[in-house]
Amino acid sequence: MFTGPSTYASEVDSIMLFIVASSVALLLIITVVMIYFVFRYNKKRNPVAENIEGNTPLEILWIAIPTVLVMFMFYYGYVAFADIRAVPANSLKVKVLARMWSYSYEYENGKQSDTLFLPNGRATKLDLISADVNHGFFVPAFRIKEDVIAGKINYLVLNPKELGSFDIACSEYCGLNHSLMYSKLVVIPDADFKKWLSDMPKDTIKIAGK
Ligand SMILES: [Cu+2]
Repeated sequence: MFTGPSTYASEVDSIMLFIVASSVALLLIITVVMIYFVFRYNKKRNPVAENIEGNTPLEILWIAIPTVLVMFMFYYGYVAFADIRAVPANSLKVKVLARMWSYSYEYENGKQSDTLFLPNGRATKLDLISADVNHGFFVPAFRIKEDVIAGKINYLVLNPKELGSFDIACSEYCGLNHSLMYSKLVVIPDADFKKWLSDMPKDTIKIAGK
């Protein structure tokens, strides 16, 4: 129901709205019933307390409703999560190299950049590599955040569907200049991207060992 720079972003926003709306609805229902009970069943009106032994249909109901509700939350969350883990066969591949305190990107042909240029409408698999400590690759506009773990290659799939420039941050405290660890994701038309990618500077050096 939302629009965003990726399918994933709109899915996350819809799930978020669903969870917040059901929480607010429950809060209101419980509060209203609670206040009603305080007045209706106070000691003045009911001098003699009455013991209630239980109510099976009611107990089944208050187990069933929350179970169905959390299963819905899990299902929609999982469907969106699968989007960033499933790698489409024709995806572009880019290595994200995080280090204290910057990001750089390496494409399949060896081209390197400090800005993550991606073609619009095409899935890209990002391999997340850390040169030193743990970082967090975070693209707020895409609602995506993934750990960049030292000694392990993590990944996620970005699927932009809107042209534009978006912030990339580090979401995991990684030392002194962590707060300055910003980079840009720039989504450009596919044809422009192909042109940009094939335009190689002569002195391109591969990231050692990666
Ligand atoms: Cu960092």
